[in-house]
Amino acid sequence: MPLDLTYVEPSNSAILVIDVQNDFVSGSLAVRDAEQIIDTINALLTLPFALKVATQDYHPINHISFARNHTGKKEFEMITIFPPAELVAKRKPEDERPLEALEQVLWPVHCVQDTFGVAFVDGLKHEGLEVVRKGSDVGIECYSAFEDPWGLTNTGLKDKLRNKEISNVFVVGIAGDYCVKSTALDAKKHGFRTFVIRDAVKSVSDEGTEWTEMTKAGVEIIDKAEELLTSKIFSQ
Ligand code: VGL
Ligand code: ZN
Repeated sequence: MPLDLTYVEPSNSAILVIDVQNDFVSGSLAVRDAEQIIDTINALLTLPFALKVATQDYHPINHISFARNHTGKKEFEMITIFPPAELVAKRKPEDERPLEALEQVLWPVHCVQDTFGVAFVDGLKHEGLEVVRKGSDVGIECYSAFEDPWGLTNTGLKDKLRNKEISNVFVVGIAGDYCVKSTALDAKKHGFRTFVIRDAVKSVSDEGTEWTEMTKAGVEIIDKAEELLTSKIFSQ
């Protein structure tokens, strides 16, 4: 399908660069070929988006998602996690979102605050980007750059987008099947027209089910960054 950019303007568009951090490119949770998307992302960052955000997965060393913090569990095993009681207690009474238990993958230790692994990859042109950090609550996994799966904590990203009167969000980065997908699904849920640029994304798994899942939810997939880089609207 040709790229339809009706109503899209740089002035009402944001780019979200998800987790282009050392651990996801060359470190403890390296995603295969992730270094190949950095030049493409840098090219996209030259476009005149009204808001450019780079996110960081930003965990404390005792984070719930690390296999090492669960006795007898191995990396990539699943556990069941529950919404932390102290955060549930602080919830607004009118918030009726379900608080069901969730299945959680256990990861190698990655993106620990104040380590080399958490830093942006050297080649990423991240100067001047707004930084949004997620996953800093010990007891909560947070793949989405907006909020945790129960909506108990949020990163402030939605307000940042609203304050700049953004209606279109372009998502790129790592990992396509985790943080990119969750962020895109949340962006769509919050009412933004949401695009994911496929050749500026790398996933942990080769299965590719994230693309059908995102498409079903109404997220628009742009196959090649080139389509945007050469579009009249963005390249003028
Ligand atoms: C991510 C696994 C664990 C991601 C974060 O950025 O996609 N994946 N934490
Ligand atoms: Zn993580």
